[in-house]
Amino acid sequence: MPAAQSARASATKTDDTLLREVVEGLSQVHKQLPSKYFYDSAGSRYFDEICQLEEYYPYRTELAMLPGIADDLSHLIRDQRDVVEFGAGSLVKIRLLLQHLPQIKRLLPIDIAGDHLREAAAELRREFEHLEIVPIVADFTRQVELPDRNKVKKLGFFPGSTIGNFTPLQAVAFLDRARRSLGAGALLLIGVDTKKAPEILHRAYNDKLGVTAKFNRNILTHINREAGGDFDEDKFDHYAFYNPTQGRIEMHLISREQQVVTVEDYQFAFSKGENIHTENSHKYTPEEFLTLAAEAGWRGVRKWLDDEELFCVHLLQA
Ligand code: AVI
Repeated sequence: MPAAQSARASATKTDDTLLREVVEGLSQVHKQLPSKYFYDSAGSRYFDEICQLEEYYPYRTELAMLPGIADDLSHLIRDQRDVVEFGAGSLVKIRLLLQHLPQIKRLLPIDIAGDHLREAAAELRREFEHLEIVPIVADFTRQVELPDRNKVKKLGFFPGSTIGNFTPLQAVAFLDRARRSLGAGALLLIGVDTKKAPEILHRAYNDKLGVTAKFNRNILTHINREAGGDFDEDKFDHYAFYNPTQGRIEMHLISREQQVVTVEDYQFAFSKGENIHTENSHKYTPEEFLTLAAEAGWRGVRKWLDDEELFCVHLLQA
């Protein structure tokens, strides 16, 4: 199974950050966990499986759009010679761009999962012999120093609608940091999931095989391993719904019973039916997204929508 584009905003950290963020999240009146902790190796595999599901339209829709977009891009990009992929993962989607963009001389893929990134880069090198590939192991949600900023113009690439996993405020902050990292004259190609019939969204996050449920529950096992927790996955139900007021899918874990969970020296009491909010996945109309991007100093150059308007890819200019 091809590995999907990674959403490893900031994957496993064995330092105190995970414990601190978990304790902070579970101490809130409305308990929550950062969705970046979905992506340990099991979680990344579940996400790859989700991307192959019939119900999960975002991955396959964007993937099918990319060759045509890349063809258009070859006429739209001017003197950009570097491509920078944020949260590069397995470098599946970037291939489709590179095949149509011979003017690109260097690829700078950014991902926190160093080993995985280096392996994917080595494989890509065999396919694109004339392309320089410089993997950058970093948390792309922070400011990343890129080589030759302002000297070699850059095309940023952020597929998969991972932008939707940020709140709108965080999304503006990310887009602003990305603009500064990419430097003068940059372009950004970004995939954004659109607003659509709630039933389609509901199906995408409540698949029949229950892969999304496993993906959601796995965050607890990840926390057990990394932060000394004793969560029992079987005591939590997956619950995902579209919240039309916020324009987002929300994923939650619902406690099946009254229970107390220990994470290192901390204890957290759950009543039966109490929830942990684990993920938001914001959906934007093309216009809403362009307004958001404008707040971060980007203007829209072109957008591509599939026939059913399930997914939108925007080309932005700094
Ligand atoms: C990575 N991200 C864009 C996915 C999404 O759709 O928000 C993560 C995901 N969550 C449940 N299914 C997929």
